[in-house]
Amino acid sequence: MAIRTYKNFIDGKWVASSSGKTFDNINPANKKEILGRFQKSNANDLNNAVKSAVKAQECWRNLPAPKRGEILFRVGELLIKHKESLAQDMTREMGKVLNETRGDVQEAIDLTYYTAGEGRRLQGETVPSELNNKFCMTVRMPVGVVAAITPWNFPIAIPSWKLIPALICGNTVVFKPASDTPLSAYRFVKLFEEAGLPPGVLNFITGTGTEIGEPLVEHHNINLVSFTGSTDTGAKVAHKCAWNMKQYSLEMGGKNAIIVMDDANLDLAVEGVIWGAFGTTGQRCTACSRVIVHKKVLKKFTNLLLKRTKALRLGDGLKNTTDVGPLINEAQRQKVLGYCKVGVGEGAKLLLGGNVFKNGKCRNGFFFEPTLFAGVSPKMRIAQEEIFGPVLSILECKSLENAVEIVNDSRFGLSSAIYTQDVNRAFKAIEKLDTGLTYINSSTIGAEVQLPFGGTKGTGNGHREAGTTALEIFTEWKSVFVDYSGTLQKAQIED
Ligand code: UN1
Repeated sequence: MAIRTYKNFIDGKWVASSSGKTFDNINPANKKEILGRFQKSNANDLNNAVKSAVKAQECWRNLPAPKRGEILFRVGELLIKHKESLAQDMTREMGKVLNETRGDVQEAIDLTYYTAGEGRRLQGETVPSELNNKFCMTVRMPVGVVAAITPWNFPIAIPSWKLIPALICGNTVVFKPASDTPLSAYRFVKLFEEAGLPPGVLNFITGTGTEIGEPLVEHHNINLVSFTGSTDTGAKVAHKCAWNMKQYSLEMGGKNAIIVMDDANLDLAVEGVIWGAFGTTGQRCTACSRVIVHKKVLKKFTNLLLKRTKALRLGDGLKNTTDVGPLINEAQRQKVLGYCKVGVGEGAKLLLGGNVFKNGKCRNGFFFEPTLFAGVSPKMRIAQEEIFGPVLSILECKSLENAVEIVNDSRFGLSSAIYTQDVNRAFKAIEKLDTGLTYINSSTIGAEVQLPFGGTKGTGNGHREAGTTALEIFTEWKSVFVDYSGTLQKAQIED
């Protein structure tokens, strides 16, 4: 079958890059399968995309927010209509199993319905004035032109966290998806076109971080950068934005942990740990990569976990017999392999896995064995650094206080969880764990869109996506003072 070439979307038109170059989008479960060719865009394309977003700004911000919401509700309907085929394409280009790619699209549906409803809220405040005959209120304004830079692990859900709130608030957008998952991004953008979004309001360009990502962040007409990805890249985004006085919201790495106390339901805890550590092949920023187990149940828990991990079936995510799909690409696989070597070198005990997986039908994909390390101490690199793969470290704790100390001994602060039957311990954990998300008797993954999403410390820069907190990212506040006294009234000044 002929390989299809996909284009950029600028000013409501599908256009090829002026570079004349494309790049291949491949299936990580079978690298011989090319899913499509995408534009290798350059600075010229980028400038056109930004220009178009600037041009569309006035008209879009003037459209009443409920009307903007109506268009976004249609996007939600189209996501529902195409959920299955979007999920199939996503599994092909990203590798995670179908149930998870369906979940990815569902998360975008949930987010879209939830946030499109903001068109009829976008609430501000009215507060009393210190003076008579004076009225005080706050209103939200759009920030302007938003650059949305998104990762490959949630190819539709994460773009939805950025595009939908940005648009409902009256911003226009230049969207640059990760180069490993441009097809899902393309299909998402098609839905906005079909829903009747006016030209220029959403622009889509594909290409490398160096050629278009960096210049996009630096572009003087971009007012806000919304970025999800690695902490290293996020730090660069922050530097560039700081120099150019731009706003930025960053959602970056995690080193998420599950605490298993001695009173926990161990079978339930094992299920949660398996789901958190090996779901999405460990490639979630919320993935569980440390399990901190009370010494009294360490042996029993480790045996249960080992048995369950051994039973996981690797393969193509399109098959319903597959539990764990491939990693996204060879570079990621080498990184994960490198960390396994680091773990062995540091003296951790490799209980299972630790190597690339090339058996049978998996030989042409980027598969990696589900890996368990025992005897890990908190300062080891495998317990500190984000691996983004199916590698789980088991650490021992003596008490809840000790466990909390280990969880918090991290540069990241995204997600944490505790398994315990004791309500006092559960609430103590909620109070003490320094993370943006905490789960009780559940895994570290599975956040819902009506709540804020994000983390403390090196995970972010204080913002929270989703929920109503997304509006804080994508709007500016204006404080309004209406004086209807007909005289000059002076606040703070005594007569
Ligand atoms: C991410 O890992 O980048 O809570 C996002 C979860 C998902 C979102 C994860 N709803 O795991």
